[in-house]
Amino acid sequence: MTDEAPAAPDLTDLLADAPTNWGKWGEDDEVGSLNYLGPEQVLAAAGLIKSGKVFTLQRLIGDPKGDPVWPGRTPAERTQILDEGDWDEGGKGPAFPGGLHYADDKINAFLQGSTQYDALGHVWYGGQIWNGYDARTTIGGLQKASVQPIAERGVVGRAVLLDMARFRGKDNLDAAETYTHEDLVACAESQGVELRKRDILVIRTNYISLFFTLGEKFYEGFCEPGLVYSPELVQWFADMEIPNLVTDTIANEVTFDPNNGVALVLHNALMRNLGVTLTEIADLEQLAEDCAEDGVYEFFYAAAPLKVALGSGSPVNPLVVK
Ligand code: UVW
Repeated sequence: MTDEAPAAPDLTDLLADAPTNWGKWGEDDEVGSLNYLGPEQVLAAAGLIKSGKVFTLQRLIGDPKGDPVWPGRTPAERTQILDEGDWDEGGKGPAFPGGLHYADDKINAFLQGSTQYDALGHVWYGGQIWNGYDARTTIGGLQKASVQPIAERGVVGRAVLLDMARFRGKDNLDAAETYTHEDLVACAESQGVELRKRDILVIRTNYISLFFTLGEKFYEGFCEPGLVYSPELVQWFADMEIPNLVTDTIANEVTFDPNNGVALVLHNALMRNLGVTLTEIADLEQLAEDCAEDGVYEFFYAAAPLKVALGSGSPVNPLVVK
């Protein structure tokens, strides 16, 4: 016996009995639970368009106030390559017939460094990624379950905003604050909206607002608020056939599970095992304000990440239409 806290369990043990959707859509599948979104879901979602209000959910890349990123990643750097200054002096700007001038720039960015879709092969344990593919297929780039098939397919369906911050009567959830699927259901009920099978879940915590007020202190003892693992929660996601989980935090779930200390359990239980696509760092502020005003929390949602060959994720600017 020692007084030391027990070491965090291995994901292989923790999730030994957890449900998976491996093989459900064939041995070649790379988009997982997005298969739940077919023409029926797209048409039902289109039927929710009533007011014509449009919202874009991407956070600004290269925000002068800073870009919140997962610790260890760095914000995107945009570099100006060509501008009018190149024609001002020194004659560096290329000469085109007719006097054409133009601006060019490039970015050096983590593919997960802004509002993003994770590829299903982005995380794993036990040597296997989504659908049972060998984790060695990730070496040098995701040969399986990269972001490319998600980008080619697109994501369209009925989405519901679950405003957890407002539901808890707060401006923002606190570091390490957790919520469960039961809280999501209670939040939906309080908003007067029904959660249905195959809904895209859009969860607001407004936690990232602290990045803009705390600066670098935001990363001290980093533990974001979010969904917390339980076998019941994972089963609920499986039974509800949730295709896509969208949040305004950097990693969609409580960073370290308070019950066992394991990092990003749900990335594995939901994404690796069930094929639920994760969308992170969404900006939900204008949408949430509008939902609170008009009381409409269900809407048409459409998103397509960029087609990046072998990519483990990609920036995205999801669209909501009410
Ligand atoms: C990690 O997987 C570490 O982070 P994210 O899903 O936020 O990209």
